[in-house]
Parts: sequence; structure tokens; C-alpha cells
Amino acid sequence: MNLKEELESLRLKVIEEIDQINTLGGLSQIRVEIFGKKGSITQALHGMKDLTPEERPVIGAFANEMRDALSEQLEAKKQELEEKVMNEKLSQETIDVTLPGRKIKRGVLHILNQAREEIENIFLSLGYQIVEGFEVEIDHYNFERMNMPKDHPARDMQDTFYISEDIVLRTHTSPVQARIMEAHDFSKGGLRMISPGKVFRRDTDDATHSHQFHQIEGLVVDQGITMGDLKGTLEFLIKKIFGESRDIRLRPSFFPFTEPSVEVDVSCFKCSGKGCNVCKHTGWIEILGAGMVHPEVLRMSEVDTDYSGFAFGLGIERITMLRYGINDIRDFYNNDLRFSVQFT
Ligand code: 2NM
Repeated sequence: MNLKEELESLRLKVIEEIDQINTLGGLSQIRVEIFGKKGSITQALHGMKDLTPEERPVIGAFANEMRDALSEQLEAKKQELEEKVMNEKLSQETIDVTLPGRKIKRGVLHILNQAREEIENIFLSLGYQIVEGFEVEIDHYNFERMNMPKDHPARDMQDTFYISEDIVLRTHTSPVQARIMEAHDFSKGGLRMISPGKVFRRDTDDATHSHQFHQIEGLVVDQGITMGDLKGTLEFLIKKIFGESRDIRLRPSFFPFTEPSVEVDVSCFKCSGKGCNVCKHTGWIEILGAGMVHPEVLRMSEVDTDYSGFAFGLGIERITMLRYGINDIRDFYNNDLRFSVQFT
């Protein structure tokens, strides 16, 4: 039997074998038996070296064609068997489409961001714009423009982190207000804004103090703005946050950037004024600081003298601690999920 006849009979045999196979395992075994290193066709082709130069290309082409045809047959058989396996699976396994899905645990916004958004929405409803400024500020905007010149004693209470001689981490968001005030075109109407954000103080951290906390300041400047506008606005805000049955009261205070200045108290939401540990038996809880914008602050921001304004500043941590009875400010920053998920 010459090589061509050998190949031809091998071909018929192999076609038959592939045809008979009915498992994927058997199929890959056959593939090895045919084409593998010691496979039948590989072996037969070793005989090529004994051919004459005339025969060699003819037999070579025949062998190539044969190999391609068999590969194709193997591939077709493979697909057929895979389909068979899949169909068997589909007919045996059942999917209960009524089974409820697995619950995906949903994240929750940090409570400080929830509180910030809530307060932002209250002011958006009053037509205020929200402006975020820079956490790194120049001394000029953070202090000078807030009526705190270099030797002013009020700077002691707001000592901060210095990047350089006159670049600081802002101690309040007031510099945002100063920047917006000087840029605002009052011929197009008054200014109503809040500035939420992170602020910094040189402080020793304890249960109620942090060297870094969050503030929202508000500012309204227009013709004819009075202390009545301030009180009405804060009453609206505090009733929205702490409930409609709360009252507020204003006590005289001092800030360099407001005159007059006030501390604002809310009637105790725990005891409604009877006296308890939350309000330290006074019936009132100090909640924020406010006042009429100091004429000197308005002048430095180049606001016309026929305009007046009110401003206020609140600490988001403080309000949130009061609201939820959180007694350590550091709980906000520990990233402990047991804390965070309570505010879902
Ligand atoms: C406070 C209390 C009182 C305040 C003042 C200003 C500005 F820019 F208009 F001068 N912004 N924020 C202010 C006033 C802040 O925080 C306790």
C-alpha cells in the first residue's frame, strides 16, 4: 500500500470514527489519536520522507486537504455535541423565575452630607444660591475682610493652620461670602446665598471639638434688609430642622463681622422648656450665631451704603449631634459602619 492509499484508508476510518462519537470527552480523545504527536495521521506523514520529489507535492497537497477536512468535521461534531449537552441541561434543570432576587445592600450618604443636603434644600426653596469656595484661603479674605485685622483679639479664637505667612486653611466659610459679595451685580437684584463646607481651627480634639468640621453660612444683602428678616429666616430654618413647635430666641453676642450680633437658641426639643439634661435645665439650646453684616464688611466688599444684610453661621456637626443625641463629634469621622448605617 503506497502512502496515498494509506492516507485514503485512514481518512475513511477516521471519518467513520468521528461520526460514531457521542461525547465531548471522546471527541477530544479522537482528536489526539489523529493529530497528536503519536496520532495516526502524524505517523503516516512520517512516510513523506521516502517519497520521490515528484510525488511529494502531490501527496503533500492531498494530506493538507485531508487534514483541513477532518478538522472541519471535528469542529462540526464538537458544536453538535455542545448543543446536545446544553439542550439536555435546559430540559433537566428548571429556573424558578418567581424566586425573589438576592437583596443588594444599599449604601447610605454620611449623616453630615444628609444634613448638609437637607439644609441646602431648605435654602434652595427660599431662592438662595449655593456657593462652595476654597478650603485654602488667603489671610485677606479669611480674616481682613471679616473685620479681623492682624492684631485683632478675635483671631485668637480662630487660630488656624498656616500654609504660609498669609495663606491659611479657612476658619469659616465667610471668605466665600466676601468673594461673592464683591463680584455680585446688585443692579440685577439682591444677594441670597449659603456656603457649605469644611473649615479648620487650631483646636484640641475632644468630644465636642474638632480641628476640622463643617459649616453652613448664609448671607442676604439687599435694600431694606432688617433684623426682622434675619429672625424670620432663622425661625423658618429651625422649625424645618427641629419641628414646627420649636421657638427661637436671640441673645446679644459679638462677632467682628456683624453688628449687632446674636446667638440663636432653640427651645429644647426634649423637654419643651421644662428643663432637662439636653438643655442643661435652661429650656434653651444654643444653635447658631448670626447678625447684621457689619458696615465695615460691606464697605470692604464695595457694597453701596444703601444696602444692608444679615448673615449667620451654623455648625453641621453641632446641629446633627443635638438632633440625634450623638455625644462624641469623633464618631462622625471614624468611618465605623455601625455608626453610619444608623442613619439609613
Ligand atoms: C457667623 C455668625 C455671624 C457671617 C458673616 C458673614 C459675612 F460674610 F457676611 F460677613 N458671613 N457669615 C457670620 C455672621 C457667621 O457664624 C457663626
